[in-house]
Amino acid sequence: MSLQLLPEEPTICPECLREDTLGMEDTLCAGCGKRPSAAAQRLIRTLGLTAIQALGWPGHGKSTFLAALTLVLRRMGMVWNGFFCSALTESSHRKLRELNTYLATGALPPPTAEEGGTVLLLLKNAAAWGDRLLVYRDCPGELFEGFDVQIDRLPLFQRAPVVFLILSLTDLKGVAGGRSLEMLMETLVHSLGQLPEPARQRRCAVVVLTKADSIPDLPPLVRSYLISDRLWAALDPGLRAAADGERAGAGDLTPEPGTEAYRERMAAAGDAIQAWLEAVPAGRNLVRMAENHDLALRFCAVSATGSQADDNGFLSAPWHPRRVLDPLLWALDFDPRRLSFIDLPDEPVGRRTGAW
Ligand SMILES: Nc1nc2c(ncn2[C@@H]2O[C@H](COP(=O)(O)OP(=O)(O)OP(=O)(O)O)[C@@H](O)[C@H]2O)c(=O)[nH]1
Ligand SMILES: [Mg+2]
Ligand SMILES: [Zn+2]
Repeated sequence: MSLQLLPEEPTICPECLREDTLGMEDTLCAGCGKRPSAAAQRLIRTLGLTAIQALGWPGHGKSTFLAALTLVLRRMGMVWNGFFCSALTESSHRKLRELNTYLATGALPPPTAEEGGTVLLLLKNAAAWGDRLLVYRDCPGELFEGFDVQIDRLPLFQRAPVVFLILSLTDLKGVAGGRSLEMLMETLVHSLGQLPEPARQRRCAVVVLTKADSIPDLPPLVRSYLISDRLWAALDPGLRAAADGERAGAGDLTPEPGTEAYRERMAAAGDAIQAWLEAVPAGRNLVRMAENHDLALRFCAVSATGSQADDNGFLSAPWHPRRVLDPLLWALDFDPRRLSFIDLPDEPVGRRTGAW
């Protein structure tokens, strides 16, 4: 038998996520026509991808939540030792510029008209998780309006082990177009069932209750967990200075995200949200459907902006995201290969491969 050269390893285009077996370092990607960065491809091969798909109806807050999460991540070096977050592609870089503009002006993302570019971020030294490559792509809510999601327009949906179900309870009050919250879960489980066999895997669904600042009847434990989040104050230079002054007397600091103490509080808030939702028929339906389809289920309540926008779509108070990191912390914990949440060692995990 003659010795054969091994075929080149599959590569994934960092811009459009097309998978290819050709070495693309010097060629243009057949999917998007761009020249993929060799450095980004190498990182994808060594670290794998921590891929997230956000599902949610129009206006429920997907873009605003992803914006706030990214803005928080960009600053987490103020809290996590040795951490930085860097853009790895042209579209990620463009997205960061857009988000910085929102932050500076109090503007909010416009309704999403078409699929956004792929945002690929290196999370270097992310606390107990080590190095991760986070990938997400913002999508228009209209893609999730039917019983089936439009899979052909969602390259990440087929692959992402973690799905964020973005639900705004305030937007489900009244007639709400006939929608109720379990319908998004219904769309998810039905669409997962339509996927070809190789794309089937155990997944984690994080129910993210957005705009939690405007939900008046949140359970008290959840409300106090939400408003006691001091993370943004630690990340924002102006607020940090003020907080340093106050802290001299108070001393009650939120534990650092990723630590055991933080996870315990995050899990307790999640359990309280689940119990609260299960007290209504739509919530109970949602939970039972997830259980029946073997989805790992987690619950978070977040506020991307901290306050309501005015009639012109601008925030009158500066951005103040609360608990927006929590859904990502669940996502980082979820290990699709072991079909469960990983038990994190005390030391950083370091390299992780094959998360894609
Ligand atoms: N009070 C409050 N309002 C929010 C928050 N996040 C979003 N909103 C409001 O909800 C509106 C819609 O949010 P988007 O993020 O654009 O919603 P989307 O899900 O991306 O919608 P499509 O792009 O149309 O699918 C925003 O313009 C804000 O007015 C929040 O955390 N608190
Ligand atoms: Mg949007
Ligand atoms: Zn491409």
